[in-house]
Amino acid sequence: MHRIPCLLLVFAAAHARAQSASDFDGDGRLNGVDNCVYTANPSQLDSNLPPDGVGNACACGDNDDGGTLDLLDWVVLARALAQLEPGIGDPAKCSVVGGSMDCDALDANRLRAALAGLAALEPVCRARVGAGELPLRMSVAGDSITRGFGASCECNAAPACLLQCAFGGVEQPQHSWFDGSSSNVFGLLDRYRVFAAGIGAMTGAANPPDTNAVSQYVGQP
Ligand SMILES: [Ca+2]
Ligand SMILES: [Ca+2]
Ligand SMILES: [Ca+2]
Ligand SMILES: [Ca+2]
Repeated sequence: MHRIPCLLLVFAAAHARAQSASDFDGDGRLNGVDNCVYTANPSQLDSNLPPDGVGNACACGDNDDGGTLDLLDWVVLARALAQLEPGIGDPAKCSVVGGSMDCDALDANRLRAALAGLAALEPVCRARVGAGELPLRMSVAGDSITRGFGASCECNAAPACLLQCAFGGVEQPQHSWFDGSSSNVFGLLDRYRVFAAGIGAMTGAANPPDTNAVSQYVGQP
């Protein structure tokens, strides 16, 4: 009865290992030991003291390419936005707040606030997360897979769940690929929220009058 979910979990684990063993940016460093997974940096240079584990090549906000954050990074960005020279050395590093990955006033304001100790930078620049925009919110219309139906090989511990499992399994949203809360799950939503914690999400079943048809908001709507 649970053979297919078990195979899916094995496949997911194998897929995760394959991702770690890949070299997305082709710089000779496998993803698992590359301090900039999406930007080629064979030297792995990390100028922070002590090193913060993030290579200079993908340090969001380091607009002067000096390897560390300081006021000059804000000056470079502010001047670039005013179309003054010198321009930003690597525009792929300027985004420090969710939303657009282009260099804009929001990034300048966040950088200035961070330098004053009033806010934190978000690691959302293209050099850090790869090409593409981060979403403001995500939603999914759930079916059995999204609701984690029968996902756990051990079934749920509660007696009622065990009884239901005997007749084919129960929904286990804690194991959902999208927003599962189980410690065994690193769902899609959590993967995105590594880069932008404020991403909103909505889940719900596809077919009313299913009891799960009412959408559920997770975090910000
Ligand atoms: Ca690499
Ligand atoms: Ca790299
Ligand atoms: Ca660093
Ligand atoms: Ca800098």
